Amino acid sequence: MRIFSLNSVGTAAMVAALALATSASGAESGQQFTVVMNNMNFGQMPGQVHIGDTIIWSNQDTVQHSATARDGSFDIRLQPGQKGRTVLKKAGKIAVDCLYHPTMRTTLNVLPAPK
Ligand SMILES: [Cu+2]
Repeated sequence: MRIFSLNSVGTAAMVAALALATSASGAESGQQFTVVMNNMNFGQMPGQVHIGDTIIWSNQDTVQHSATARDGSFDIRLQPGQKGRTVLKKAGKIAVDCLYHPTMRTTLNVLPAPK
């Protein structure tokens, strides 16, 4: 009986430790930034983004848009009113195009992960 109750305390501690490890290592640890697509253009880009950050693309136009990285690192296609997200995985200047509108162009400057 005693041994059994010690075991269940041990298991509970292990489960708690695992839960902590999972939340600390998740890609959700970065910051989130929203980029609006409106009036056939990308809105203002965030000044500083880092690997691990999330960009939420928000299509507020009445036509379809995409946020397509020219280096192939992401390709988000959005119907009017839709949102989609990208977790940044690569540092550098990434040219971003809309596949449907050749004049829709922007650049993301992704810095290495902080610390
Ligand atoms: Cu477009």
